[in-house]
Amino acid sequence: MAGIVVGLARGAARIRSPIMLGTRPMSTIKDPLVLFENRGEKKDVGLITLNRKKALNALCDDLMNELTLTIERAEADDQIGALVLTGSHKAFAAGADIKEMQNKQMAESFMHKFLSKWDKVSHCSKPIIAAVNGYALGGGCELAMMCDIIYAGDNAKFGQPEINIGTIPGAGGTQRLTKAIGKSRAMEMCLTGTPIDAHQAAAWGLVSKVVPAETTVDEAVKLAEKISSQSRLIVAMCKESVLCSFETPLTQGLRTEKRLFQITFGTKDQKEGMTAFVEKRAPKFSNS
Ligand code: DAK
Repeated sequence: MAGIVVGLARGAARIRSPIMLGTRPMSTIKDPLVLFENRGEKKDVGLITLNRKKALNALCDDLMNELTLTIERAEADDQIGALVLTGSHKAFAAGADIKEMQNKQMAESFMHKFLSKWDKVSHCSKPIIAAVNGYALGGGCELAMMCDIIYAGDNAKFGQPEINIGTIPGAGGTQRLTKAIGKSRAMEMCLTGTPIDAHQAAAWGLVSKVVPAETTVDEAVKLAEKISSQSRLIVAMCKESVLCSFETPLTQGLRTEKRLFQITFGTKDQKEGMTAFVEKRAPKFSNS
């Protein structure tokens, strides 16, 4: 990909000297899981691309660390007025990394900061547009919903399939999806795990626009440029105000959802569901 590339070296968050984004030559960073480039005529749009194609952008810890740092850096950059978050043609993101979660125990999940880097997107002060092509499943759908606006390519698929692997959504799926599309539709999606396509997502109000998949990023960048040309201060205030109406009753819901998600790691069915996924077979749930 042309343009600036940023990211953390794989595992950097666990080693003693983490690579500091913005304070070291970016060209020295190898194999980043998140790419960043300036886009738009005035280069005032930050395009963030999830770059773990082979695993369909499964959102492992390292990737989420890099994403957090990339957003923090873009927030501090006065040139950038708005951000676009995208993935690959096949997958925006196929969810949190099941292989990392598979053997987690309930106590560990409940007590420690398991998946704690997931809030940054929803707390970013600058507007973020999700440009979604392909799969946006589980945490991938939740990540898109943490953004302020979603544009979908005509190949996009949105879903909360956690029920198929013996757990529930844990990063806003049961809350933001319900607010976006209503209780009955959200229930159906969360309880069956069946995804919806881009046109259904638009009809239900989950996304603002469906465009040909080859143009999703360009369309999102155009929108971001338009937002970026407004007063940055007023944009920030306006975003905060819209979120206020959307989020105030959300806080308790998110807390409850996270606790229930963590508790699923105390069940045999979570172990079976995730193990079955990794072993590429159908799960045999024991209801325990
Ligand atoms: N995790 C790990 N690896 C994944 C993955 C995932 N979510 N999705 C795909 N992959 C890997 C596959 O294992 C495979 O790896 P190799 O076998 O090649 O090593 C590779 O990506 C290609 O995938 P497939 O071979 O499966 O590709 P297909 O085209 O056949 O199928 C698919 C595409 C998207 C339908 C399928 O991969 C799939 O069903 N993926 C899993 C989707 C899913 O169940 N997602 C939900 C995961 S649970 C929280 C924050 C977040 C979360 C929870 C809490 N807190 C803040 C508390 C989120 C939870 C989740 O997202």
